Amino acid sequence: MSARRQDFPLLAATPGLHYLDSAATSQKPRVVLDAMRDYYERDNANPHRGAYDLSARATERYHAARERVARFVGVADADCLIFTRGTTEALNLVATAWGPANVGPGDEIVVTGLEHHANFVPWQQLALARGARFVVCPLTADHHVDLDAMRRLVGPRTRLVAFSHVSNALGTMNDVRTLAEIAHGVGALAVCDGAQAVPHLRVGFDGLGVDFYAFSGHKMCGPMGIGGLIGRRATLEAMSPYQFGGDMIEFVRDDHSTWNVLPHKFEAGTPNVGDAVGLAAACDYLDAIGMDAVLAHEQGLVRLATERLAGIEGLRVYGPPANQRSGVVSFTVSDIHPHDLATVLDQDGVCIRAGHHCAQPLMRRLGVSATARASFYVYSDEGDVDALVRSIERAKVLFGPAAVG
Ligand code: 7TS
Repeated sequence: MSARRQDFPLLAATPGLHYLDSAATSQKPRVVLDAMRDYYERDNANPHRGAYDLSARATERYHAARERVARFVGVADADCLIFTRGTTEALNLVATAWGPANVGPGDEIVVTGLEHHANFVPWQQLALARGARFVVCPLTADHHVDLDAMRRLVGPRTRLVAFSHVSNALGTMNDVRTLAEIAHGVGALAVCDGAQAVPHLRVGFDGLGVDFYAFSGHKMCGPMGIGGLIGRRATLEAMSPYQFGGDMIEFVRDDHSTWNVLPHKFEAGTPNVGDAVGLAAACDYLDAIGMDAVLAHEQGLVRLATERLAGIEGLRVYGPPANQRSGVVSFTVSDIHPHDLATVLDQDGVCIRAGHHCAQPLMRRLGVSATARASFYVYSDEGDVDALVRSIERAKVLFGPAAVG
C-alpha cells in the first residue's frame, strides 16, 4: 500500500479498496478534515456581520482561505477569485451575469466537442435565449481540439469561446494559451473549465491569458460544496451581480441598490467558510507534494495502465498518449457494456466510472454511448493498476467467448 494512502482516512480504513474514480471526486486527506473541524470548533460565526471577536476570526479565516487558494491557482489579485459551489456554478455565473448583457441576436458562442455538460449546456441555453448561433468546434482524429478549425470558426460576431483545460472523459490537455489567443484575436472572451486541471497541474491563471477560469475543490482533496471562478478584474467589475441578498450590497434604498466591491458582489448570502478553510488546507497538502510530482505520478500510472490494458484482447483505449493526458484512462472492452464491467469490477473492490461522463456530445463524436473510465490521483499506486487489470480479465471470463475479442 502506498504511504500516501495513510493520509486519507477512508483509504487507510479500507485496504482492499481500489478507488479509481478521482476524476469524479477525490478522497480527502486527514489534514483537510482536521482544518474544517478546527474552524468549526474554534472560530465558527457568521463572517462580515458580527461586531464581536469570534465573527472577526471567522472573517479572517475566510479571507486567509481566499488568499491561499488564489496563490494556488496563480491569481495575484485574490479579490478576483469568487468562491462558488464548484465549476458548474462558476460557469453558470458567467453565463447568467455576463451572458444576456453581452450576447445578442446574430452573435456566436463557440465551444468544443470535448466539453463536460457544465461547459456546454449553459452556453447552448444562453445562445438559444439570445437568438445567438451556438457553434461546436470539431476534434482532430487523436481527440484534441482542432485549432485550425477553431481559427476558421471564430469571427467578428463571436462573443465567447469556452473550452476545457483538461477533458474529464479522455484526459486530453488542451493548449489553453493558443485557444485564448484565438478568442482574443476576434475580440471574444475566453472561458476555461479547469475542473480537471487544477487538481493535477500547476495552473497559473495570471499567465494563461483566459478571461474566466472555473474549478471545483472536491476534485483536489478539498470538500464538496466549494470551488471558484477567477475572472479579470475589469470584466468582473463591469458585470452585474446574478444573485441578490446579504453581503453583496453597498447601500439598499427603497427604489434602488448599489453593489459591494469584489469578490462580495458575486457572493450573496452567508459564505461557505468551513469548506473554504478545507480547500485552503487541500492547497497546502498538494503544494507539499508539489504539483509537478502530482502530474508525474499520475502520468506514470497512466503509462503503466495503458501498457497493461493494451495486452487485453478486445480492449480499446480512447484519447491521446500517456504523456499528453492527465490521470484518466477511458476504454471499452469488446462488447461488454461499461456498466456491466463496472459492476464486476466493484465486486473486486475496484471503483471505476462507466457512462457518458457528462459529455454526451463527445461520446457521439467517439461513436460510443459510454466508456469505462479509470482515473488516478496522488494516493493511487501500482497495486490499483494490478487490481484493475486482474478484474477486467475476470469480467471477460464471466461474460464468455463473446467478450474475448
Ligand atoms: N467540468 C469538468 C471538466 C468536469 O470534469 C466536471 C465534473 C465539471 C465540470 C463539473 O464539476 P462540479 O464539481 O461542478 O460537478 N466531472 C465529473 C466527472 O468526470 N465525473 O463526475 C463528475
